[in-house]
Amino acid sequence: MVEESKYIWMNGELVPWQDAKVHILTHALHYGLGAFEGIRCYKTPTGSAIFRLHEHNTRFFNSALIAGAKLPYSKEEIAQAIIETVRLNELEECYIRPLWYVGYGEMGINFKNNPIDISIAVWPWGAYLGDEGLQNGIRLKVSSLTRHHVNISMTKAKICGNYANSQLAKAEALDLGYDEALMLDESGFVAECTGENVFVVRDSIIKTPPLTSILEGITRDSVMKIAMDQGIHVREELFTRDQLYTSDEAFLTGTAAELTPIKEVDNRLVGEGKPGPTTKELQKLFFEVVQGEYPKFKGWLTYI
Ligand code: PPE
Repeated sequence: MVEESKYIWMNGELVPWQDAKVHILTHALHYGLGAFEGIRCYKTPTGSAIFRLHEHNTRFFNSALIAGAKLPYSKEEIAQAIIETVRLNELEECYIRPLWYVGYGEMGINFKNNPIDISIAVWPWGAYLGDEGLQNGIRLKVSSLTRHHVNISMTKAKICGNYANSQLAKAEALDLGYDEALMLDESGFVAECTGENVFVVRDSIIKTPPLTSILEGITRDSVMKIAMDQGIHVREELFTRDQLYTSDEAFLTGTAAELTPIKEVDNRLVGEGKPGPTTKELQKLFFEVVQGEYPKFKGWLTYI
């Protein structure tokens, strides 16, 4: 069960957690048009801070732009609402889930006459793929499901309905005893996992797929910038499943998953089957950054 906090922001009001409800004919429940964000707030030596709030908020609005929905609040208002919701819930660390969705009104595919509703919830959320996974790495299975084709779902938007594909892939991987599913694009190249971007390390060079058919992950961007700051070569380039098998190291990035090492893909050990030196170093630096202990990237933190 999700761990309850005190209040959820809904259309400008803070309502008690238990009362944050919607009507069963809420349009998005039926047709999937809405988009969410996932943001984390971390404890730092000088107070709690939201990691890359501006970038997440921009993506939230870009998802609406891509979907052709107009949000009834300004970017500044939503940023303030997020900060306020975190503050009033009095959590030192939390996961933040802004959501806009097509609300109650007409039924039928056309959503243009319905209101766009917005909510912001926060709750404590530990290691997404488990403490053991975060520390020692997870086991991946290449999915039988293909990742979105760019002309079927627009993957730069975090549209709720896009996640049906992720859910099917995740369920399949878990049923087969793995921790997470790796999805290939329609040409067979590595795309991303159900809720994370993918990186491989080989001969000290880091590679991650280009943005064509994946979500433009903010953790992906952060880790690329941290790696470049360390003088590590980073390339955005298509690679195949067997290049992942034969990499020295591999890891996932995401707000929820943070930086999680991959120890195995399709029953083959990646490298030595445990987090390699580059992965461990980047994970350490990533946590320093989000916890405000890496001066160069302090600008990514919004203190509460
Ligand atoms: N790809 C997908 C498909 C995705 O959903 C996420 C985030 C990422 C990549 C990484 O993006 P970023 O968080 O900006 O680095 N997945 C969110 C959903 C997790 C959930 O289960 O809910 C998240 O990590 O918040």
